[in-house]
Amino acid sequence: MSNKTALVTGITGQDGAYLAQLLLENGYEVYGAQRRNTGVSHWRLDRLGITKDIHFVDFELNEFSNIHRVLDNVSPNEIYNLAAQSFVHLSFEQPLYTSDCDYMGPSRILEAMRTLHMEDDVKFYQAASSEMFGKVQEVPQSETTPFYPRSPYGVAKLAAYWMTVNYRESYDMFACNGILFNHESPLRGKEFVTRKLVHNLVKVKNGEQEYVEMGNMDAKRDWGHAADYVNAMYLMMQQKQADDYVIAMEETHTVEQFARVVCDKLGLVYEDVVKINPKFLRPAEVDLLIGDATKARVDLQWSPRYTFETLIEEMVTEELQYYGN
Ligand code: NAP
Ligand code: G4F
Repeated sequence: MSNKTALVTGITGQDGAYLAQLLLENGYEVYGAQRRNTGVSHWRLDRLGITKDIHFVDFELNEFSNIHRVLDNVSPNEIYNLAAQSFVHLSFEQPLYTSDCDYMGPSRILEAMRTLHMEDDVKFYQAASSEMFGKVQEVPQSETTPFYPRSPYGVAKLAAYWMTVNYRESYDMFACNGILFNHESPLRGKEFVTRKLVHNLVKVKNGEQEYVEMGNMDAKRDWGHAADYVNAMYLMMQQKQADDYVIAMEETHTVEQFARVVCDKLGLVYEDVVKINPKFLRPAEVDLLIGDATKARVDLQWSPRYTFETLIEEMVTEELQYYGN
């Protein structure tokens, strides 16, 4: 057991919840950084039964003075920067805001760490993304694959990735990037494709609606479970040397394949319940993602517990269980 303190930004999000749970299990004192908006929701932390165990602090990625004060007051051993405008589709509509949160946000944290002389003894994790590979230059994608982002979100995350590398190399800081491929769970936001499908198809099953409207069903993603992926974040932060790691299941499926498995589990006919609406198409698409996580498997001894099948099974089961609540 540890007596460490961790600051987790994005505590109200999917990964924040699973990571907080893992850190608490490992004896950490967990400070959850949340932004003050109209009605902060702790539904994910409540679902995991850990809300009462977290110290909440008000935190805004876009406000340097606030970040500086929070770091100074909390004085963490480890900082996990999970906060972001994380919805790729929205980033086409809000490119400047997305840049501010997803690029300048982590840059502000790194600069606050430097200002507070935390370079030598505080570790920093940046939530980088497979979206940085975008129009993929290699199949599968690994740590050495050239980047080619295809959305304002991907561009912002790539800039933050390089800023993290730059602080590591310039100031000898422990600053690492987790290049995580898509990861899902029952705690996933309803705007993302997997949970959108599961949530709406359960509604169809229960007679509340006739079908779900979707965008590009041919896009391919390498989907894993968020609980497995936060474990990889934790392992990265326990290393002696900071480094960057791809985290992926090393298999890819189309959105249509995901939808068909959900339909099968619910006894629905795909052709009857999934309709295409062009409003869900994006100005530029990432057609194919499939990761090569050899480095994480070897160096971190990371291995996932879930499969594509058990991920979907859990998502459908919990959606049915919490339906209407
Ligand atoms: P998520 O569920 O969308 O959570 C995002 C979190 O960031 C929320 O807690 C949100 O707070 C917070 N946030 C947004 N803007 C903020 C701001 N201006 N100041 C402070 N907090 C802010 O995302 P996730 O799926 O957990 O992902 C965690 C991180 O990993 C994100 O950085 C994401 O970009 C990255 N990532 C995710 C995946 C994936 O497949 N899930 C893959 C690669 C990388 P509110 O509750 O107030 O909105
Ligand atoms: O679930 P998505 O919105 O995830 P996307 O764009 O891959 O981004 C997620 O993964 C990234 C890692 O690669 C993260 F960095 C990022 O924060 C986020 O968590 O869409 C997946 C695919 C896309 O190709 C999209 O065009 O599904 C396709 N899709 C088809 N119909 C749809 C829909 N996506 C959404 N959200 N809604 C649809 O109706």
